[in-house]
Amino acid sequence: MLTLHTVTLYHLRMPLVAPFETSFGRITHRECLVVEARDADGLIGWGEVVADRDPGYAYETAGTAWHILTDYLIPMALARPLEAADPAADFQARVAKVRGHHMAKAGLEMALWDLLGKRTGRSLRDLLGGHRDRVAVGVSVGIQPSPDALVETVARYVGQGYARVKIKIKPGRDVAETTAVRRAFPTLPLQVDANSAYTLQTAADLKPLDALGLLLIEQPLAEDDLWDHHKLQAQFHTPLCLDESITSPRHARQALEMDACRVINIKQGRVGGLHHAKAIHDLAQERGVPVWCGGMLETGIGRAANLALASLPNFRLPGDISATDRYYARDITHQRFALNADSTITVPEGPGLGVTVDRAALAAFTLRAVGLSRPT
Ligand code: OSB
Ligand code: MG
Repeated sequence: MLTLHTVTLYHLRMPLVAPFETSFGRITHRECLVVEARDADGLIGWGEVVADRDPGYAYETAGTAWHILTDYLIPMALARPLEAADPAADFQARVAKVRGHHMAKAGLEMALWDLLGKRTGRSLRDLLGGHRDRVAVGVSVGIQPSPDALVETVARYVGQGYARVKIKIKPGRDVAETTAVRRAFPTLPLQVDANSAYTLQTAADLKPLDALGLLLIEQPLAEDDLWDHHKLQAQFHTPLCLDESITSPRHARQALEMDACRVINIKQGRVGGLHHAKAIHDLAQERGVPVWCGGMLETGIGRAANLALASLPNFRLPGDISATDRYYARDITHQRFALNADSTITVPEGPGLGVTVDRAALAAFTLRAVGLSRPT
């Protein structure tokens, strides 16, 4: 049995090295929650809730996750011991009656995986069945002031060694920008991400992208619009990739059955945790559809989890898992992830997530914290 003693929740606000702009907004700081789960033996597991301050990417926010975790999910996890062999599956069964709130669930589930690894001496990569020592990564580049500025920014990342680039687009800031990058880098593996900024009608403007040899076009249409993604995919040679729309293994299956996409971006937070992320990976693998690991500007905690996840065999395209210094001058883990010369990042080897938390950094970024203990 895995008996939780105390779960502590931290709400963080961390400065980014540079502003990050998408079709849904511009941020200079990232907010998230960190989960610290202590078991009855005093071992600690860490997790990260990737919901940001505002409901721009998803309806969840750091505030909604705080509410759902403190009022529902943490009490459910503390109520009785978790099944020791697969605490994540036990946790998911318990919280299934809480509708939605996947990022909140995923953050606590991640802490259970870390605890399981520490209790058994196994790395998360091992526990998930991953086999790679290093994973191929790329960089996600935010919307820049002009096409020239974008080309300059992309050049800087290419100079740092990123061998795959994703650029954020929105209506009016799409074809000229992407064409400029393609002209400057004729053979660079390149992809774009619209974060749901188009409709089936306005997406017609994106047709010139189809001639630029992109790896994929990510989430052009609304999150709840699988059917129009199917119609749009029929008009494009470039594979569509869904991010926001794929919130469960069921949505993944339906999207693939209706040809709404030909690639899937897997984010453990969006799908409710690593347990469901692996299920989506397995389903896509059975169908011969490649997946890649998305990112949510994670701290060292979530970044370590993404690296472990991306070590699974069907992660066949580079992930949005850049080096720590792409976002943070100071992180909350002692470990900082660096880019290898071959545009990969090494998967942590230690038990669980394989990272340790810098308590001084954690405290420096904490806006509020609360601890909940097992009922006695
Ligand atoms: O859509 O992939 C996205 C960041 C925040 C919210 C949504 C997205 C992103 C990114 C950045 O593209 C990925 C990363 O580098 O972590
Ligand atoms: Mg995306």
